[in-house]
Amino acid sequence: MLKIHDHPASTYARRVRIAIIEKNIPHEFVLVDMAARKHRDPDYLALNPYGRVPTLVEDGFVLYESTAILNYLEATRPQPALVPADPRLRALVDMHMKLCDLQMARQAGVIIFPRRFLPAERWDEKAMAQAKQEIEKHLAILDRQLATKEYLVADRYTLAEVCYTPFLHYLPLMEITPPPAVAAWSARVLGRPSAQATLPPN
Ligand SMILES: N[C@@H](CCC(=O)N[C@@H](CS)C(=O)NCC(=O)O)C(=O)O
Repeated sequence: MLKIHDHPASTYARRVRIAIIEKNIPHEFVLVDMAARKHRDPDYLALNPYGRVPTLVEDGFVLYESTAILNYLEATRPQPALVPADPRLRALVDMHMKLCDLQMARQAGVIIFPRRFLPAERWDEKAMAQAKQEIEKHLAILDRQLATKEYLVADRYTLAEVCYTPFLHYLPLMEITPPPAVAAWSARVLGRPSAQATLPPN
């Protein structure tokens, strides 16, 4: 049985939960109680030395990094497909997955983590403002790409949208007003049953 070590508040683990629902994959979630610092336990560090969620375990095979997990699930359970078959379109999905991590997820973490989990006096307002600016710049690029289409690649929902969904969810918390095409795209992906079924606790 496929096991995912997970926490319901995790943005990165939510990507995997969404893919599991979209692909209807039998699975078992193993809760890593991060509030109790279980992600720092030697047992968990033996699985994932970075002490992060998500981590996948299947028949003794261990994999971490959410994008690697998404690609593994796609390769081992190709139907229903969350990537196009055409190699160029598939490469574009990979490009968008990477850009999501580099241009949005990293910066979003700088804002989301303190706003969700730390008292305001511990916020690094300067770093948060800079992260916000970088995200806005990235969203302006996405807006131009989405101006004439509903999804990033091949005009269909792919792993690129799976990667973005947990971070689009926090645009209001980050006090970012998305430009129009991004706003429409965001509403589209956040409205999917897989997104609705994986809403975080805060
Ligand atoms: N690049 C990793 C990021 C995973 C990540 O940072 N997970 C957070 C929860 S959203 C975590 O486990 N943080 C605990 C820590 O870094 O100590 C991925 O894509 O899976």
